[in-house]
Amino acid sequence: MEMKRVIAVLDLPPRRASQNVRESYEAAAKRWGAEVLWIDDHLQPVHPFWQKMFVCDHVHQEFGPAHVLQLDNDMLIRSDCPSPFDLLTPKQFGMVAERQSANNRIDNGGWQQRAQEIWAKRCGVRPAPTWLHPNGGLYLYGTEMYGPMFARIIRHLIPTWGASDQATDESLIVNQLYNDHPGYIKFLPPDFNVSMIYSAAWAINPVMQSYVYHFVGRSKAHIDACHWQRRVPPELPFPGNAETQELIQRWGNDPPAEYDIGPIFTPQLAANLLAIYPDLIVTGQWSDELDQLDRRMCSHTETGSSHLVLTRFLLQLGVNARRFRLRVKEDANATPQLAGT
Ligand SMILES: [Mn+2]
Repeated sequence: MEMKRVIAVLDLPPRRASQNVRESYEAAAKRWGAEVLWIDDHLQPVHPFWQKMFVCDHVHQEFGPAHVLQLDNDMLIRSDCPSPFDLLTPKQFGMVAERQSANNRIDNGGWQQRAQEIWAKRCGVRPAPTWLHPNGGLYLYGTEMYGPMFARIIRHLIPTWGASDQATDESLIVNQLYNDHPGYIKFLPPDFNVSMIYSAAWAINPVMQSYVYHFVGRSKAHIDACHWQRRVPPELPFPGNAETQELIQRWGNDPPAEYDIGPIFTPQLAANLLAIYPDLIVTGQWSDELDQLDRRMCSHTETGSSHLVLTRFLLQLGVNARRFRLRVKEDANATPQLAGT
């Protein structure tokens, strides 16, 4: 028999989940054969970051052995989101990387390294490598395997005076995982927890462009206006783009595996297609050579700014840029020259 699946949500006052959050979690649970456990009373008289460590044991007490998707209460799950329970076994610990913005550091330093080192020292464990730092909105694990690990984390509560700084739950969890079960840490595709603080353009657009949005910090203001339910025909993040409308008419629910948009300039067409067809690969062409370019690129080339167009294009695709393939159009003379050397 398959293990019980539970979506567990700490939903504490004063910041309770809004109505659309509740509805999107309940709809996801129904699709995935899971139950939602709304935890609306404090589990322990400690900071909410520390209460996250008590959720595993609480679920185990309520349901017995379970596969748990532990979510924050400030996220939305799009109505076509596939089940994360199917992607990992209960022995694996699933999370999504905190590293989500090309504007931030992507080396192995930065605040995550500092946070993990500070917590490692406080708890007497080895710090996890920086790049393992998760976004704390989503954790996926089995209660049997990870109950004892959370119990070991909770033992650090009194010695650290319940400190709640330095990315508390993320650092505590990733350090303990790295020490206890390093081979079982698995990263889910970034679509399963897209931080809206790192995607300002996505946060203010009511049409979701990926599966799970996490309204961190200031981006919470936009959560109520966001549409998690897909419609027929699907709503577009850029509804004014006529070319997308024509393609949807032609393809319906049966898109090709790959589609070429030709020269890249503005991101609307690519963004629309990637948002509504979650498996589609989009290709496009880029060149910095004046005579190879789309006419609209001329002013950017004249001013030596054409690289900005490419940078903005990719940034605005967000995590969907993983499904964009750039073809670089070579200068006609360059290829034979390179080949001859
Ligand atoms: Mn959150």
